[in-house]
Amino acid sequence: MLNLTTITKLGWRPFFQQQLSLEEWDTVRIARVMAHHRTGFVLNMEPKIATDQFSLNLAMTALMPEITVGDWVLLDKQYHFLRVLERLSEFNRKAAGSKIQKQMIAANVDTVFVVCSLNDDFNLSRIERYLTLAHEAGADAVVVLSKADCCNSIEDYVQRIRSVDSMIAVEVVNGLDRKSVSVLEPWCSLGKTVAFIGSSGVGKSTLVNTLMGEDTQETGGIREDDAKGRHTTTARAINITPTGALLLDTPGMRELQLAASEQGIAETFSEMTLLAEQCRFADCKHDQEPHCAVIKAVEDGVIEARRLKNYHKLKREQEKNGASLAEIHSQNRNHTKMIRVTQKQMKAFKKR
Ligand SMILES: Nc1nc2c(ncn2[C@@H]2O[C@H](COP(=O)(O)OP(=O)(O)O)[C@@H](O)[C@H]2O)c(=O)[nH]1
Ligand SMILES: [Mg+2]
Ligand SMILES: [Zn+2]
Repeated sequence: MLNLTTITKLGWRPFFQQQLSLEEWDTVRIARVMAHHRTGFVLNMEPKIATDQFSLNLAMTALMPEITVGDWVLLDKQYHFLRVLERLSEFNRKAAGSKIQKQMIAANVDTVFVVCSLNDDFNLSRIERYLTLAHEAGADAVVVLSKADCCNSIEDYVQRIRSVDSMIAVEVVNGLDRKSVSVLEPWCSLGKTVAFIGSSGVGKSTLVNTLMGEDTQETGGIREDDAKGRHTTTARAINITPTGALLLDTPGMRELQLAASEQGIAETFSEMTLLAEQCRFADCKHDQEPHCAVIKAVEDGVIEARRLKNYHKLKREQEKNGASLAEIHSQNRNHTKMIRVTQKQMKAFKKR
């Protein structure tokens, strides 16, 4: 029998358990992908004898399906790879370069910290881009504004975010100060997987180090992608904090292009999704069409012109990159959750 306590600590859920037959439950070994290296993966699994969790290296072979950090895999008794379990959430971007191909960033993430620094780098359109990625993955999103110690108009920035999405969770931190970072602890409890996304240099690795209570990540905004967006030195890895959260620091991605993300856009721009019902044309693009409720909302000052412009930009990108990928991806999405969140956001919007 498996030791449930240990795998629960690694983020195990009923959703994964349901994918195992009774026989498998008694015989297989369940492991979580903790790191992805050039040649393979580091897995953590439930202990069979010792009380300590134990790690194992799994070499990548051509026969394996695509596996990413955060995945759950089944192994036989000899630790041979059997299969990868269906994902609760899946993070993708369009692979860098001209080829239309998705690249998996992480799987089974509960919460995404969209990190943005409180300085000249602050950019609402970029935040919307990252939020789209988080929503598309089916994860909860929190906007984390870093470098609070370098800013004396924090409230203005928070207000700007709230003005585009009144429901979004926003936290302000000085990543170098442990006490300040403790506002993130509600999302970092035992067995919760948290991914950090955001531009290079905003302080993601610094936050991971502070939450870990030790320096596990290199900081200083070092470039982890080469010019073609390939990962060079740093492998992607999960770090377990003293409170038992599983933190995933994504390497600075110079080019974050959206892959399929229709649902992510609909959710990030939920007020437009709602208003679209009042547009004259059911397939209104909110561009040149007459009687467009979204364009009217921009004219009335209810929606920022910048936001509509960014919506169009992300839509175009999604249509270009997403179409060929959409089918595969839709099978992995957690639709129920998306609908629940969107309804919540819409209710809040109606109240405004
Ligand atoms: N003053 C200040 N500096 C920070 C803060 N967070 C990160 N930094 C600095 O910003 C630089 C980039 O941080 P890093 O964590 O490497 O960013 P990453 O590329 O997002 O991982 C480093 O020199 C950090 O020391 C913060 O909250 N306040
Ligand atoms: Mg970093
Ligand atoms: Zn319209």
